[in-house]
Amino acid sequence: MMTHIKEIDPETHDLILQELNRIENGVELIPSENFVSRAVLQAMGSVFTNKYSEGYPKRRYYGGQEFVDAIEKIAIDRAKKLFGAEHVNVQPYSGSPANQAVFFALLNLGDKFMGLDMSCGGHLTHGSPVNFSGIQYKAIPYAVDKDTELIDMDEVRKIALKERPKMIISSLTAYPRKLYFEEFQEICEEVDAYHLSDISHIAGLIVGGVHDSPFPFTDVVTTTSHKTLRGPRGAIIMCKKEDRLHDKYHSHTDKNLARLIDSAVFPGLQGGPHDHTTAAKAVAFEEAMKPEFKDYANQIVKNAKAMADELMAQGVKLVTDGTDNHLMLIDLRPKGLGGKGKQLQSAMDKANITLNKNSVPFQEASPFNPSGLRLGTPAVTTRGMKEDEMKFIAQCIAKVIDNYKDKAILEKIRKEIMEMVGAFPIYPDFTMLE
Ligand code: DSN
Repeated sequence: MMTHIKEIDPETHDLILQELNRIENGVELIPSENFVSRAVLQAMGSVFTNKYSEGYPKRRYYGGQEFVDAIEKIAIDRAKKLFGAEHVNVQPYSGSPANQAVFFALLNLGDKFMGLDMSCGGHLTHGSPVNFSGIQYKAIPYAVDKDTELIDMDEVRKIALKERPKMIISSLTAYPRKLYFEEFQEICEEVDAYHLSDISHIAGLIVGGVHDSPFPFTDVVTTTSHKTLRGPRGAIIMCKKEDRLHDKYHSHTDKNLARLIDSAVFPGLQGGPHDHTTAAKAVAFEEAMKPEFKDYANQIVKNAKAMADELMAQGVKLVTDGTDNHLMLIDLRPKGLGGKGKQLQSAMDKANITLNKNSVPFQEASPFNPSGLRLGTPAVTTRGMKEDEMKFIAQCIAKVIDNYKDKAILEKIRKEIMEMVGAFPIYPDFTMLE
């Protein structure tokens, strides 16, 4: 396949090879990233990219839908089985549009909702003042506890009782501990709020049985398909069939939550679904149903624990002093490096360690140059690395933190990293990239 790109567009061909070279020669620790299988890549590059198919299976606007209908149905059925969901929509283009569709379906402009504050590990679409969620709706943030750095469910309940939001989001993007979906649901029921769980980061852990599931509690669940779930760039929305709050919040006669969500996605927000991505989602869900995926999810968590333990042994402070999931958040302040996240991220890049600068709870520094680093183990676990490699990577990270201005040391670490990763090729027989 790549021979065609090489012939037509050598510049793009060269950049793809350079990106392949970058990922093969470094350690990818951004916790929202992963490496998909060649089967998923091939589905993404398939002829389904050519098709338009506005609508849903058997209810489309254009002709020629026989195979698109079949692939969308397969993706839906597999997702239902994987997560135990009553209804699934596989059309959302990505996580933010998926969340937007849920807001569009359930809330009116200006309605109140609660989400985890971004500085405490929440996502942009959970109420940030610069995002549609914070601009068009009234966001009431909940924070983590100042001492424990954990989500305090009593505090969430207190805010919910005072504010009476129409929706509460249980979710994380930079929170290294478990989410308690059942407790969130109890609060939602107490205050008559919809419960949206955005499980984008932990979907693979849930499927693998190493994190509690939001089912059967939550009303609506969104997830991207490309993080721990290891599928293509995209998202899905899952929900209950019935709208338990219909009589309180809606005047129309339809009590069907599934239909409300579907019509928010199309025709409410999106046009034609990306059928090549739907095909790749189907492939990824098939992979996630295999017993090996459970081993994978289990190893992600074991690797994160091993890396966290070694980082702390090397004197690196972690938010909440550890992790329960796939990610860790380094607090640079105890090292006197508060507000130096950007410099540290760039020093890690020089050592072929890819992670991202991130805010830590209650930092004074700006989010553009924050006081933390976020890292996780989904991608390195996909490569087959285990606890010993995590220990080695943690030691390298600690060395970079303590020597971030020393070019010679960064270069030495880069060489050591390259040598270590050589034993864990990502795409070993990737002949299509020749
Ligand atoms: N950008 C994703 C992350 O890194 O967590 C969330 O959308």
